[in-house]
Amino acid sequence: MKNSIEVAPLQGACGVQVTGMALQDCSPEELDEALRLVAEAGLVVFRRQCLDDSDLHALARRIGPLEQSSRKVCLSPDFPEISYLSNLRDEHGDPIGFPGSDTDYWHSDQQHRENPATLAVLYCVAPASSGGATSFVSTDVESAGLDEATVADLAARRALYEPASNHDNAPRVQVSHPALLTGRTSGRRYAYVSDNTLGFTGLDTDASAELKKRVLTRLLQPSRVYAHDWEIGDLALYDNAQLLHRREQFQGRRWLKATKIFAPQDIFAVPSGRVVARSAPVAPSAV
Ligand SMILES: O=C(O)CCC(=O)C(=O)O
Ligand SMILES: [Fe+2]
Repeated sequence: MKNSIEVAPLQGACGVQVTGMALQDCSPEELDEALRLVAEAGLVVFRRQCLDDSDLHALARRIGPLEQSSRKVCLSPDFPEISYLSNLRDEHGDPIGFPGSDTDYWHSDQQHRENPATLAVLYCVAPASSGGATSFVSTDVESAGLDEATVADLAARRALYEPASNHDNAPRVQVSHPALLTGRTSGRRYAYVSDNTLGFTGLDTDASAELKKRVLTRLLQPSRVYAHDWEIGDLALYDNAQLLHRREQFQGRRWLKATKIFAPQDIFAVPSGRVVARSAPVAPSAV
């Protein structure tokens, strides 16, 4: 990377920040280096970017194919692979995007899809006046202190997922994914378990709930959580195969743009999903 580019750890247990790099002008070598950083750190925040939807789309396409958001309300008018997360309204009073402002579940994007696009971009156009951080936590089982018996249990099982009731832009299927992933670059092992895990293959409801709680309690120790307080122009690129995240509640107006990218499989762990059941169609009133 150029001399002016600086990489520094983020405060907390995961991720790094990069300053002095204009992503829309970066060379192929710099982009490769940025992806290597994401593979190593899970989360990279690039400060002070200035991108319109066309720039954001072009940048994401340089990394891989894109997938639309699972909610139609988010889709950007010109680039539907970019989604708007915002409680702002347009000149007709209609929401410009997904307006959620409460604390979200701890999740890994796209787990409800058979082939999840596991790299994700969040780009801050307008931070909330109060609250509205995005919190991240590594799912590395070693650093979380998960015991080997639990890790072996995860390695032997698949975890089950399905779309939420307001996912009106995703197939209505239940899918299973390996409950443990291994990083292609780091070799580290990551629990692929979240608040959205419905259960595990081979376990009944109670045993599934117990395993999920045991894993999430370890992962979500407060000292392991990094809460990113957004500044205008921050662009976070993160790998959903190695961390969980959630929006924290906020007041005031907020606008993030997001895009989901199919990860290059030579660098990143990509879960091999299977469809296990068809689920009920969404009731129109639930969307
Ligand atoms: O709004 C946020 O802070 C997070 C959004 C998010 O989780 C997503 O786009 O996948
Ligand atoms: Fe997300």
